Amino acid sequence: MTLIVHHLANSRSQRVLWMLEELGLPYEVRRYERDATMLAPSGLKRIHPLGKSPIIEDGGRVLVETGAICEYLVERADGRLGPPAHRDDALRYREFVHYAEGSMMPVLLIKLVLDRLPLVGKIVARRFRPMIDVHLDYVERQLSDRPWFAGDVLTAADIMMSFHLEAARSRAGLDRSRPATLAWLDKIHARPAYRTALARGGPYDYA
Ligand SMILES: N[C@@H](CCC(=O)N[C@@H](CS)C(=O)NCC(=O)O)C(=O)O
Repeated sequence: MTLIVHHLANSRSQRVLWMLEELGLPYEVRRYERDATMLAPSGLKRIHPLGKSPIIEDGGRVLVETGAICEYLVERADGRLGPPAHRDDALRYREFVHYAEGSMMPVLLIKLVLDRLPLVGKIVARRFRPMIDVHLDYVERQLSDRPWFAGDVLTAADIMMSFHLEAARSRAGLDRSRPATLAWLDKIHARPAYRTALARGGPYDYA
């Protein structure tokens, strides 16, 4: 049975398509458009009660949470794109798989909400700026020290970080003052698997 990805437009689920392409696993994409308030359509709740994307269906199982899905796909691909052998790299891998959704996304989401509030939002957003910069500076240091988040090779940790850094470039001030991060984005966008995932997923505003 082919794995199905329930993919919401311009969302975190782009990462799952990219990962499947890197692994060469067959899959089917079901694309959903966002409603006028940018939320997912109610149809996604028929697949999983949270109604968020990504959701994958595989062999009768319904799985959610990008990090958990990435770990599942690593297992399914006999460890490919999983933690590197070197202990320090493996610990970095684990950190960034969790850091993406656990630490970086909450800050980006707060920024998104503040940007949508007239006036008050703009004042608070200025005060909030240093909290975003802490993350962008941390990431820049990591990518200045090594080519990929977990060392010398692409892993699921890079895939987890991709949407967040794409979103940061588009709406949270990630610019040329952080060249290692921008070079990393260019590098992932040039990968054939990334390009194929884009073509399969449909229009995506962040690449
Ligand atoms: N931590 C979850 C977050 C899932 C999530 O919030 N997905 C967003 C897509 S970026 C969504 O479905 N938003 C639409 C909505 O909340 O209705 C994950 O990584 O999968």
